[in-house]
Amino acid sequence: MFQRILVANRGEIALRVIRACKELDIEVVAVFSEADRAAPYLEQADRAICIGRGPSVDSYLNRPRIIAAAEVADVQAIHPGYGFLSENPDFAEVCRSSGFEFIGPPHEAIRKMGLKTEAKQIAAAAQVACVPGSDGVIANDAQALGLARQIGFPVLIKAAAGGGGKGMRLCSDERSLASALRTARGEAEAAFKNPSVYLEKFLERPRHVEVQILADTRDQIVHCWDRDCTLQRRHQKLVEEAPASTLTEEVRARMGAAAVRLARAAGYVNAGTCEFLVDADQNFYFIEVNARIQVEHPVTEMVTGIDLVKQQIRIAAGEPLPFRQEDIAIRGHSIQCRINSEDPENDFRPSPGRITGLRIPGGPGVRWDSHIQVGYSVPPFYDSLLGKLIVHAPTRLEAIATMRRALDELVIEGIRTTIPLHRKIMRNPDFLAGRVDTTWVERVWTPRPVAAR
Ligand code: MV4
Repeated sequence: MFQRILVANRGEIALRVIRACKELDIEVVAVFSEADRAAPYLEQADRAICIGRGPSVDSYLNRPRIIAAAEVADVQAIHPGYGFLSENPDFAEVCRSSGFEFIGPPHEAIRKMGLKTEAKQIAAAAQVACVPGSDGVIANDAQALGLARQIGFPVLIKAAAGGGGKGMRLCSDERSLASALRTARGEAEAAFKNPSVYLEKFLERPRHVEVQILADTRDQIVHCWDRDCTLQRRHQKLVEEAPASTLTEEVRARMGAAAVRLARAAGYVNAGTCEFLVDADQNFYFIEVNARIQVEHPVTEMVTGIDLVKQQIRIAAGEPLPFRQEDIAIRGHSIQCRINSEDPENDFRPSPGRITGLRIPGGPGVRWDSHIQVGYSVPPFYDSLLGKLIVHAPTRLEAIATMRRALDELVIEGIRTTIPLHRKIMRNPDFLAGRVDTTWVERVWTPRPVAAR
C-alpha cells in the first residue's frame, strides 16, 4: 500500500480523499491555490503545498506545478478527484512517466472514453445498446442528411470530444441540418479543440441513469448498481438517488451486466461510471463513460456499504477487489442534494462570499460531505459546490422524509444557497411520485414571466 498520496484537487472532494487516506493510515499531501490558502480542510492534511494563484489554470490545472509538488512531498500516488485534471489522459500519462501512480484509469482508457464516438463503438461491439445514430464521427453534410432521414428527426448533434451536455445541438428538420452541423462543429472546435461531431436520435424526456463500476488490475470487474441523476438544471445535477427507483429488477440487472461488459471491452481499471438514457418503456441506451470518481458517488456508498474512494486507492496500489458481484447488495435508498452557493431566485447566479453562520444537520441516516466552516469565504474562481447533504433510509419515501428534516436543520448564513429549492423539490408531488424527466427542473422551477406560462 502507498505510504503517502497527493490530492490534486480542492474543496469537498479534497477533504473526502483526505478522510479516506486517514482511514487507510496513508499520509496525505494537499495542494492549494492562493485563493484557498485559508481553507480549513487543509489543516486535516499532513502537509499542504501552494501551487499558484487563484485562477484554476494557474493552480489546479497547472500540471508542472502539481508534479513538482508531488516530487517535493515524495508521494507515491496522485488522486485527481473530479473535474480539473481528473479525465485528462496526458496528465495521467505524465503522472505515470514521472513515477507517480495515477489513482484512476490507465491513460489509454481515459483517452478512449474521452472520445464519445469511440466509447459508443466499444459499447456496440460489447453488445451494449446505444442511441441510434452515426457509427463514428460525421464525415460530411450528405452523410448526416442520409442518416438523419433514416433514423428520423429530431436529431441531436454532439461533440465527439464533449460530454456532460457540453457541445450539443438539437436539429428538428432537414432544412436546418447543414447550419446546425456548422454551428456544432464551430462550438466543438472552440470548446474542445476538436471539431468532430456525431449524430444521435433525440430521445424525448429520457431519464438519466448511471451504473457505478469498479475494476481492479487483475481482470476483476464488478458494478455497484445504479443511480438516478435525472434532476438537473443546465447539465448541473441537483439531486441524485440510489437505486434508480423506476427500474425493474430485471432491467437493473441487465444494465449492470451491460456496464461490466463495456468496462471489460474498454480495458477499464479503477472506478468509473457508464451513463445511460432510459425511455418510458425502460429501454436503456448507453451514451458515455465518466472515467473518474463522481460528485454523486456517496449515494452508491450508502446503499452498498462500499467506500468507493478507498477502493480507488486500493485498486491503484494493485490490490484485488475484496468482494465479488454476488456480494454487492442494495440496502435501502439514498438521496443526495447538492448545496451550491447560487441564488435559485436569481437564475442561479453565483453567490460567493463569507459564511457567517452554519448549522450542520445530523441524526440517524444523515451524512454531510463538505469543506465549509463558519468564517470560510467561498472563492469566486471555482464551481459553486458548498457541500452534499446525503441521507439513507429503508425506503425512498422515508429517505425523502429524512432529507426534508435534514434540509430544515441545515442553515448556511451570509451567502445565497440552493437549500430553499431543495426544500421545495422534496415536497413536490411529481418528485414524490417519481414523475420527473431531464427537462423537469427547467420546466417547473425556472421562473418565467406570467404571460409566457
Ligand atoms: C441526449 C438527450 C436526448 N437524446 N441524447 C445531456 C448530458 C449528456 N451526458 C447527454 N445529454 C442528453 N443526451 C439523446 N440522444 C438528452 C440529454 C439531456 C439530458 C440528459 C441527462 C440529464 C439531463 C439532460 C438534460 C438535457 C438533455
